[in-house]
Amino acid sequence: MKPPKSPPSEESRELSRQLGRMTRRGFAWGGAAVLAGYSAWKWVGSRGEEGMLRSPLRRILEVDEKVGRAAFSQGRLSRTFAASVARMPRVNGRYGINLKLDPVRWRLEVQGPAGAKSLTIDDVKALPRVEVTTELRCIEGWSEVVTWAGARLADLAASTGLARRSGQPGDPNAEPAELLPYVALATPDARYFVGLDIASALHPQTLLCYEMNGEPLTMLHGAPLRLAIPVKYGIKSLKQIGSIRFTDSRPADFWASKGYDWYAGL
Ligand SMILES: Nc1nc2c(c(=O)[nH]1)N[C@H]1C(S)=C(S)[C@@H](COP(=O)(O)O)O[C@H]1N2
Ligand SMILES: [Mo]
Repeated sequence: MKPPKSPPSEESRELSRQLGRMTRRGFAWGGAAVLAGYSAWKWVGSRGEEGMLRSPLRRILEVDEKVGRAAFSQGRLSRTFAASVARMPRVNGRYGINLKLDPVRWRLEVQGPAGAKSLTIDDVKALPRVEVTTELRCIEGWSEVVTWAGARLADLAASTGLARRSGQPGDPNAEPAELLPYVALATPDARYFVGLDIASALHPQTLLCYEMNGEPLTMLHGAPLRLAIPVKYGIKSLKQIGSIRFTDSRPADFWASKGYDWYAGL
């Protein structure tokens, strides 16, 4: 007979609660929660730290990333809401934002292995306008429903051709081997930067926005152009975009360099 198990410690109960919250948030946490039982937690506790996350948890996040990628191929959309419930979110995060930026002189620098293009805000506005009401979810625990308006990043990729090795305009998904696997976005001063996997970047709800809730973007919300990527936590919705670069190597990411999950999927 096995000896009876001692009751779980406060620490392990807190982990269960945390994983419970994550399960409710994410779609891919079912399996992760099973992996992370009480005994797993004991093992986790015996391991060192990797960034801000203990290393086995880091590995679970990588499992989450794989499941997340699989879900995209099934065309998963982020939940949408009626525009009437949209609200202005608080201004959160000002890294890399220049309040004196001149929108007339501003350019969006788009780059890929085949070349580079410099776009004005009118060039971006010439792409099909898309409106979507989705939730902006900050990793700090708050969320807000926002109506975003702008151009799909996928349409920018198609019109510039720069997401493809050949640089040929057209559906970037047409030849998967031609498609660069990552995108790097940064503010004009490069002080805030995010890295995205190409599937999330070309997701139909990923927008280059010039309006929030029917109003032109304010500087602190990222004028003249910001990203809205509802399949990711808010950290990835870069405000005041200066450059977009399609690339073969996984780009550096401001918050990932501080220990947060690089993928940051929802
Ligand atoms: N340039 C820049 N973009 C940024 C940030 C930042 O600090 N600098 N913070 C991010 C975070 S953590 C969140 S939650 C959202 C918040 O967007 P909001 O200020 O429009 O609410 O912006 C994201 N984009
Ligand atoms: Mo955030």
